[in-house]
Amino acid sequence: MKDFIQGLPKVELHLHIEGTLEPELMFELAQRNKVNIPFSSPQAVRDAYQFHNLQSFLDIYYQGANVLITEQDFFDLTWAYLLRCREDNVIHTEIFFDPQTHTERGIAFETVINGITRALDQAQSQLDISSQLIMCFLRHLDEEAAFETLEQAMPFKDKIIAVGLDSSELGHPPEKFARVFQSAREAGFLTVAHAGEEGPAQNILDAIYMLGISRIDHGVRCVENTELVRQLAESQMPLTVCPLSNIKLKVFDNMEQHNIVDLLETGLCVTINSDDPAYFGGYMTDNFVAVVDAHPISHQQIAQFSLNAIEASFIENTQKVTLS
Ligand code: ES4
Ligand code: ZN
Repeated sequence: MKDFIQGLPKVELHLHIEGTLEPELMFELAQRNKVNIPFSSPQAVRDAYQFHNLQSFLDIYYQGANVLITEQDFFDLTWAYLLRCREDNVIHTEIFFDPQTHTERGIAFETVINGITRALDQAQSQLDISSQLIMCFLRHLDEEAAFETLEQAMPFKDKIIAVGLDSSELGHPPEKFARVFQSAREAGFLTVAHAGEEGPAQNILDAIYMLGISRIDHGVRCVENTELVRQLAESQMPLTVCPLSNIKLKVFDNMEQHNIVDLLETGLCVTINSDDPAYFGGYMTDNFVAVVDAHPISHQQIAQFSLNAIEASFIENTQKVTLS
């Protein structure tokens, strides 16, 4: 089964590039940039990754990002992830980046995006891996900061397919960003949003109707509203589910309790993704294997996750036919 999953061509739709920072690279960049980090070794970093909810993870994740300073750092980070994609037979990836995590520390927007896109271009030519970039607004910051970020993105519009919404869901509902998402759509960006990860099913509905999203990131709490589940099945609105993330952040007690296979069998367009693999203990293959180890599921169903991801991707429709 592991070999089947490993060999299956995969498409990743929910991946935070800052969440691919492995402790070894964190140490290397800390030394290179003379940034202090409160850990004595990469193993000490790993030992600190014990989370009890989303916020306890985010606190450590933003701290980790402090070692990213130069364009080369963003290149190295992204390239390391793309090499992992090749190992896992990920043929296409749609990557989130959080510019505000960096601009708030005085790093220029262009430093971030130029480093990332240089690695993406190299992956297309050297690894035959295609990609898209999705710029996320940090929802714990205010609307004005999101508008400023959208403004900074405008010169790089052709490099960014969509805008998204991440960080602390509780207390920061979709409606807080309705106007900035409206402006983003008018500027030609597609939209996605994290919703129904820690927050209620209502956030999923609000993200659909107030933010005009094309995909829901996580969305696992949709099951709390039966009418919503029926609607998601009918519309085939994709859910980018992140199994290992959900266990690490205690959205579910264990993988056996995870509802991803139920959602698949109910006919929803669910996909498997790695979210922040350096923090949650696994990349794409690991996430597939964790689901399969905990749930009886056929080869056809496993392949369906990949077919769903191709369909849900922002790849041109003509290209999707070739991939399927
Ligand atoms: C995130 Cl798992 C998750 N949820 C919300 N925001 C995030 N940013 C990075 N990982
Ligand atoms: Zn996420």
